[in-house]
Amino acid sequence: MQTVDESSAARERASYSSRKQIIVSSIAALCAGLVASLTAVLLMAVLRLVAGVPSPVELFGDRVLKLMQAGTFVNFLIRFGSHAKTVPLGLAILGMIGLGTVLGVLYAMIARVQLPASGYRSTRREWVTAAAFALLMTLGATLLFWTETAQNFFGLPYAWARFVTILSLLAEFALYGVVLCIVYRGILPKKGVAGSTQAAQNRRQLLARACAAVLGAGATAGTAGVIEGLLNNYSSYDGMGTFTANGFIPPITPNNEHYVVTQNAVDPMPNLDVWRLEINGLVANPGAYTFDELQKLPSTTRPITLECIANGPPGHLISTAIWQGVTIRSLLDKHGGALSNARYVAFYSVDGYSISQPLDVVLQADALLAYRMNGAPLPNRHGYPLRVLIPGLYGEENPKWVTRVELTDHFVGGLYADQGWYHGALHTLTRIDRPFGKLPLGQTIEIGGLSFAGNRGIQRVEVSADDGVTWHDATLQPALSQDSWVFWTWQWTPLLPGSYTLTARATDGTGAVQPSQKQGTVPNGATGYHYVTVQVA
Ligand SMILES: Nc1nc2c(c(=O)[nH]1)N[C@H]1C(S)=C(S)[C@@H](COP(=O)(O)O)O[C@H]1N2
Ligand SMILES: [Mo]
Repeated sequence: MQTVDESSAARERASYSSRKQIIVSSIAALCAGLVASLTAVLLMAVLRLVAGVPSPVELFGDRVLKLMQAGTFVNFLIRFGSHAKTVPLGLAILGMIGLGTVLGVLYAMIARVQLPASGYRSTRREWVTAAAFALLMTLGATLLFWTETAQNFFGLPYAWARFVTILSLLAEFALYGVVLCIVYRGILPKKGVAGSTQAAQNRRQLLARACAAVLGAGATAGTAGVIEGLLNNYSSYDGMGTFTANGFIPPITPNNEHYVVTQNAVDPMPNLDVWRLEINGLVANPGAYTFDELQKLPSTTRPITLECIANGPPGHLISTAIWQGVTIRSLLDKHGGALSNARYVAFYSVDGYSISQPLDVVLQADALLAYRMNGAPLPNRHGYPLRVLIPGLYGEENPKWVTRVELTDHFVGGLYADQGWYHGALHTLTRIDRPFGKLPLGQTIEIGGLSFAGNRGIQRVEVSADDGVTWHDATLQPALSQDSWVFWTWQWTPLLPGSYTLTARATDGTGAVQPSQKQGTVPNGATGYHYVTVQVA
């Protein structure tokens, strides 16, 4: 019996030339790598859904976006249009699965299983290789995505978020390693064993391979389901602009008409049980607040206009709301004030978004941590439960879903600062909202619009109906606050038919006249006048 077995084993081995060895184990490795990747991707999707853990794909996206220059970034947004988030993330998932599949071959090279394999049990060498893969992948991802790891879409505080993200990476890559190891071993062709018929052995082998295929297909279907669920909450990049009816807009924008901009494919939904506001760094007494505790602090309420840096003179990425919250100044006072070496305030959000601004800019603007918007709880897409408002700066400097205020002695970057966007005082803007189109001759027509200069306020607006040759003082409506837009009108009676170019310019509270020089939005924010052509007949 023994001799028969040995000679058949020798025959089997002889039938595996080294070339066939390589081909068969590579195919098995690719299959195992694919199934392992699909399984790990399912775990990533599930952790994203049930625990708000950023998936490696999102971490990767965040990392890559920060490496892009503002101009490249905007071209990329234009190229992908309304799919600017889904298509790149989808491609990143496919890329990650591809990488995990190919890594299977590296695993097989290191695991070195002689074909035909003896039995279904992975050897110690295979397990150690798989474990090393999992650890190295976790380490690599942690180092590569370090600054992005401190985010959690359920609102875990900064340090917890980082811990949970790294732990999840370990779980995801460990699952990859385990599945890779078991599936690779399971689907490799096996040596014959004594005491079992060839048919029984073939059945077992077929069953093992079918299990692997079912696992891969099931994981794919599961992932598709989870992603579909996540995309129910898909957040578009540039949301809506404020709405104009006939060139009139309400001075206070209703919450559902306030413009929205978000970096996220799916916005965070912080859970108040875990969410905290931390104040730390170079402050005398660091501390943390639950949402309830925060709401018990003295609060202030004021209208503030927000404008995205991507808004040009004709644009509608500008809105005004009445915000209620706690001022940074009062919060700092409560914590014993800033230490003498504090120069900047950095804000961190649960979606990994961060900015910093000089401490004196933040104090001078009397920046606010707001939790109510127009009398309602802060809507999720505007940063529930808490967002920053620093009047005088473009929208990008107003983090939503904020969780940490840190005083530092150095500038802290973030998505838009890293891309090279301007983060100084916003440029004065004047927009003409009416009239437009064809106008009747011999009647008085109201030219109306708005001007905005951040917290510098507006002291004068001039209108021209002859392309800037002559200027006329417009009538200003009282400002809602120092930090809000100002509406203005000028009564115009055109005396001749023809085409007219209307334009307007504002003088801000410091006496500076809006610059006429035309500059696009990227990367420094737009300057120049808004021109509107009308026909009088
Ligand atoms: N956490 C976080 N804060 C953020 C952003 C973001 O993507 N994540 N986008 C910024 C940008 S670019 C703008 S213009 C404003 C828009 O605020 P809104 O959506 O409430 O109008 O939020 C800013 N704050
Ligand atoms: Mo923005």
